[in-house]
Amino acid sequence: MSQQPEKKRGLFGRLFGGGTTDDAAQPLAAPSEPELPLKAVSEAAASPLPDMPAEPLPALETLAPAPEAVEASPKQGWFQRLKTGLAKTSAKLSEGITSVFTKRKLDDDTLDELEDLLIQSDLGLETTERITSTLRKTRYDKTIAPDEVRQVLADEVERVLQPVAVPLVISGQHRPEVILFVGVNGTGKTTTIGKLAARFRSEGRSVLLAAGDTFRAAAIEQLTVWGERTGTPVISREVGSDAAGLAFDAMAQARRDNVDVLMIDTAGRLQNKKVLMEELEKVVRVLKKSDIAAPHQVLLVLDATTGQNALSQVEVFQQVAGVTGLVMTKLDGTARGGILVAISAKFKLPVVALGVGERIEDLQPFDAHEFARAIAQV
Ligand SMILES: Nc1nc2c(ncn2[C@@H]2O[C@H](COP(=O)(O)OP(=O)(O)OP(=O)(O)O)[C@@H](O)[C@H]2O)c(=O)[nH]1
Ligand SMILES: [Mg+2]
Repeated sequence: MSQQPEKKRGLFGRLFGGGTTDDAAQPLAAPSEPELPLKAVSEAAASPLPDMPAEPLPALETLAPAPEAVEASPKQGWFQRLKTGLAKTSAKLSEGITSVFTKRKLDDDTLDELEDLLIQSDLGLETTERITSTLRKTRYDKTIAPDEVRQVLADEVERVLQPVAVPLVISGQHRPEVILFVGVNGTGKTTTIGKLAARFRSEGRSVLLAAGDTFRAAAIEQLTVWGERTGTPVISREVGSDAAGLAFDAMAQARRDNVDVLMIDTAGRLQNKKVLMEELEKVVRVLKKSDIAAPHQVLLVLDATTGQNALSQVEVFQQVAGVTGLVMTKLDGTARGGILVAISAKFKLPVVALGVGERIEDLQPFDAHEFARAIAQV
């Protein structure tokens, strides 16, 4: 296996990171059942699959770049990008800790100041209280170095995040495993589907994508492009078609073609738009007509640059669509990662993956330890 010694390969990379991993350095395996009678529904995706089995898929990195990401910046490791992305949250927090605790005792005043800092960083009341009460119990009336405070912060954040760091698993119990993607506008649903299609294909699974965002021609086109890039068929209907009807047809098609994973895209919708949320409810209801257990996974995609509103997104989408897991994207930008801690403490939903860029390989499993370290800057 080829190693790339100049790049640090963390756990993320080893699990399913992009081109810096051993796995990804291998050509992607052809589908495990080459003779699967998969038929591409969209014209654009019609060619790749039937011809593909003879040739292994190219390695992820040699697939065409995302149209939006052609001018990608020089490659940084995912953890570096995560750290850079979280810098807005963590630098303010870290500097705040330094200024509060330099040459001062840990007392009621300094604890109050710390509490304010933690709340402002979106960490949420519960975790904030955990951190301050741990410090109060162990270090009250003593001087404490800022680094020690940061370490307590990292440990407590990790404690909250550890139980929700659950990787995305295709159990094989359902065929197809139906994964529905939901979320507000522009959070990264379609991009995440594309990245996951690449991952599943690299694992030798057959995949069908359903262009359930039937509102916009560009949305159908965007998923079709991801289908082409990953050698995955896409089922679509004309703009304005009923999304639930398409989901039903996709299910039938996936069954007929004996597909392992069916990923259904949906239009972005604000959680307070009643009609749109009802439409989503209908998609779920219709899928259940085909298979009472479907959708087997409902992934809510959250944009890490959003603050407190993300809490209400989780609450409403969970009620309407039965969210089973979260994906947080754009952690490479100017993210507000603290909100993921508040969400995890409150909802305890699995965080199945993180988006750290626009490229095909920029999806990472969620590592509680690394994330906590990035937040606390330790
Ligand atoms: N920097 C960065 N950009 C991302 C990430 N994920 C998605 N994007 C970008 O965010 C924009 C929106 O992504 P989409 O995948 O179209 O989002 P969506 O949720 O499908 O959007 P709607 O269908 O309009 O609701 C695109 O420009 C993506 O390239 C990420 O992890 N990091
Ligand atoms: Mg979309």
